[in-house]
Order: sequence, then structure tokens, then C-alpha cells
Amino acid sequence: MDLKVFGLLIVLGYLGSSVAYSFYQKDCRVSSFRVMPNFDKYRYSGTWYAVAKKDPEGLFLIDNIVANFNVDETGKMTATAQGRVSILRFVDVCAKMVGIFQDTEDPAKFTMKYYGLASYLEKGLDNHWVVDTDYDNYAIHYSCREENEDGTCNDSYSFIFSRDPNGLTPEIQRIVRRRQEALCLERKYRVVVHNGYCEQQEQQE
Ligand code: RTL
Repeated sequence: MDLKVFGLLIVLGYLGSSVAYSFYQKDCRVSSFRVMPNFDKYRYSGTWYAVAKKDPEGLFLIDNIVANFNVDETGKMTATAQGRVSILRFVDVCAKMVGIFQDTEDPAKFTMKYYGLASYLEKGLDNHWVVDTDYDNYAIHYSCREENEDGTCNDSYSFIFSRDPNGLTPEIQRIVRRRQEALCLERKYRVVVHNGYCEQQEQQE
């Protein structure tokens, strides 16, 4: 083969593959993640059981996680959450946490101030995004704590919530999986066990 034609083929091959790569490459920048359109916090209120979660770095809720969302007459959203946490290396407690939400321009994106009813529990300020929900069965929450310079997330956590503590139907699990992929968190989630730990335990206040 003519050397020129060969060279041209190499160049074309390279260009083709890089165009294809940039076309199919997933966008993992936090600012490009889509959240629930026209989110309705009133329909969201009530009890949600965490059935799966992706952990952030550091201490976190371990299992038996149940959240209760409420919207008051002025439209302010608050939540309580309980779950097992490890406070010392060998000591677990059922933590009672409170979250106070601040609205932003996007109705599905909040900031959440949180603290524990016991003073030794963690407090902080996190983003709290509702990525998807049908209000009656499932909800997908996402929070990025720290972004990398390229806009991807360096430290995130996410909950898959269910109205039913026994879990989600196979159809909804398929929706959830697609959403986990879109958040660039596929295969990062673990099942959240509910074994009555927080019902048996004296609640920590
Ligand atoms: C979630 C639902 C809405 C209410 C609150 C939530 C987050 C709680 C967190 C708790 C962390 C606790 C720790 C305790 C150990 O000291 C999003 C579940 C408040 C982040 C780490």
C-alpha cells in the first residue's frame, strides 16, 4: 500500500475514534446531573425507608435508616432520620438526627443543615438533591460534599428510599439502576438492612 494512503488511514482512524469517544463518554460533572422536574415537597413528605446507600468518606449512618420528611405551614421542609451509627470503635447507637432544609432556585435541590439530638453526633451542612421520585414508591437522593477541579464529585453520598421497608419492585429497581449510572455511581451502593435495631434500642437523645 502507498505510504501516503496508509498514513491517511491511520489519521482517519485516530480522528474517528476520538470523535466517537467524546460522543459516547458519560458526563460525570455534578452540574450536569439531572434532578426531579417540578419537585413537589408536599407529596414527598412522610416516611421513607433507605433500602440502599452509597457512603461518603468518614463516619456515616450504617443501617436501619428511616427518614421522615415534613413541610410546615410556611413551606419549610424539615426531616428527622434515625439509623445505627458507630460512635466509638466498639460502640453502636441508634442516632436520631434532624435536618433543616433551605430552598434553592431549583425545587429539587436543597441545602440541609443537620445535627444529632445527642451532642456527640455529627453535625454539618450538605447539599440534598432529589434526583427522581414517584412519591408513592421510590426516591433517589444525591449529595455531593466535595467537587474535583473538573467538576466531577470527589465525596458523595446517596440514598435509595422506599415507602415500603421490604424493598422495591423489579421494575422500579430497573429505573433506580439507570439513575445510579447517570450519577456515575453504578455498583457503589450497598443494601441497607432493617432488622429492628432502632426499635429495640433505647433511642439516643
Ligand atoms: C438524611 C435524610 C434527611 C434527614 C437527615 C439525613 C442525613 C443524616 C446524616 C447523618 C449522619 C450521622 C452521623 C453520625 C455519627 O456521629 C439525608 C438521611 C438528617 C448525614 C455520621
